[in-house]
Amino acid sequence: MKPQQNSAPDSPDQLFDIDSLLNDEEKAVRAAVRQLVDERVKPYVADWYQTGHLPARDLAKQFGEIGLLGMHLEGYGCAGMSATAYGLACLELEAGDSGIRSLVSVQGSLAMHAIHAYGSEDQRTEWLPKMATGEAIGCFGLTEPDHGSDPAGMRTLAKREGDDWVLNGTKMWITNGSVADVAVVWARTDDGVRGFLVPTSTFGFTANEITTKMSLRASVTSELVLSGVRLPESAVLPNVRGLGGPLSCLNEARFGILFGALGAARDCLTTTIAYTQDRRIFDKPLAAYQATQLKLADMTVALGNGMLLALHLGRLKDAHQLRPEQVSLGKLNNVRESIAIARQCRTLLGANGITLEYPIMRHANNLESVLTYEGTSEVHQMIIGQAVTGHSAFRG
Ligand code: TGC
Ligand code: FAD
Repeated sequence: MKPQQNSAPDSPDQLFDIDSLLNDEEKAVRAAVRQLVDERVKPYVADWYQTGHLPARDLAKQFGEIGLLGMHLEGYGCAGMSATAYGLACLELEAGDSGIRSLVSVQGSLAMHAIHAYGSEDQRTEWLPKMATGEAIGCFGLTEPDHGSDPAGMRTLAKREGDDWVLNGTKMWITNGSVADVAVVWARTDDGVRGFLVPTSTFGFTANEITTKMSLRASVTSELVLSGVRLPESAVLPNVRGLGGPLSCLNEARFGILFGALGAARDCLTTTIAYTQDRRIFDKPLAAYQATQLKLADMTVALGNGMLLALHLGRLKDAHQLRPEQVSLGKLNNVRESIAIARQCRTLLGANGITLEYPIMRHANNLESVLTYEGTSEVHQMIIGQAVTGHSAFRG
């Protein structure tokens, strides 16, 4: 008897029948973003990665044209779509490159969200419409050189001088920093942490691009230096005080990442499945060896489980029931599984796996940043640990 052969192998998504869990609008968003990424990102991204140069302004305008920037926000030129649709868009963007998803996450979930949630009406009408079209780019400055996981220790100081505020300090690792028109900067004041909208043309503001990265090379990452930056009262975000302000913005971006990382993993896995079909080793395709199939099966299960978790959390968010510690569950699991998938796929491509001819090493390297930013995996483990024990393990 001949061994049974499938004529049309299932993709990981088909095997989990993910489409049956999506509505027509979600499928349409997914298809539109996938097409944009296939046409405008995938053919060029290896070159952007190699040169460490991203045409961020052009891309932001292209993304703005199809309504991707701040797509889950209501009004002010934003598309007002569901959280789940936004998550699926992040997944498709990150199938192109994590740096591309970062550009969109930081613009929509961090900078625009902060202005939308905590800004004055004047601030919203000034910035949000042009950020939605990509005409203006935003960044979000929370991390400092000596305070990443522990932003409570931030040293950037905003002091009152007459009716003005004067800001001094340094922010580090800031995505979109050198291309931004407006920086949302979080600073310590006599009244706790406050958020400031800093037009990047303000005297005393400098952004220095970090060019030595081995990860997220198709992304602009910068140091922001604020040296006597003088701002009027109208630059303060009036509707938030305390560290809870910036931390609540992180929930939004972490939500996009818990979908997004799976896009990088999917791209690795589908590339690898195709590669193993074509690559003949000894006397048959690499895909036909049991050792290969064990790896592919485990990765398919991990990717599908991550997708089910993301969709569940998306539904909770759309019902306004998603809690921050549940976002941590998703970010921790899906980024950790995605980087494991990328590394495992790399083994199956052998030497080809280390080149930019294939997307795998690029995704794997990018996911190192994704594992660290928006809360390291250890920070999310401790958030979950606190949720299940009631004890905070952050401080000594
Ligand atoms: P803690 O005392 O726990 O909290 C201070 C206040 O904040 C509230 N809070 C939150 N509110 C909303 N959402 C959350 N996720 C919140 N987490 C805490 C909390 O209730 C409290 O409020 P109140 O009213 O009682 O004052 O703060 P802590 O100093 O002990 O720190 C807790 C910890 C470690 C979890 C937090 O600091 C943390 O999440 N650290 C990680 C920092 C981080 O993720 N940074 C990301 C920077 S942005 C970025 O990386 C962009 S990457 C580019 C991209 O996204 O693509
Ligand atoms: P640290 O906080 O120094 O952590 C070092 C190690 O210590 C980690 O393993 C961590 O898990 C561990 N650790 C921390 N606390 C504890 C504890 N209590 N117990 C045990 N171990 C602990 N930030 C922004 O504000 N805006 C941005 O746009 C932005 N973009 C970024 C883009 C890139 C490419 C990167 C890499 C980072 C970006 N960041 C941004 C910064 C990012 O959020 C921080 O890197 C991250 O929060 C971790 O901070 P850290 O790098 O200072 O590491």
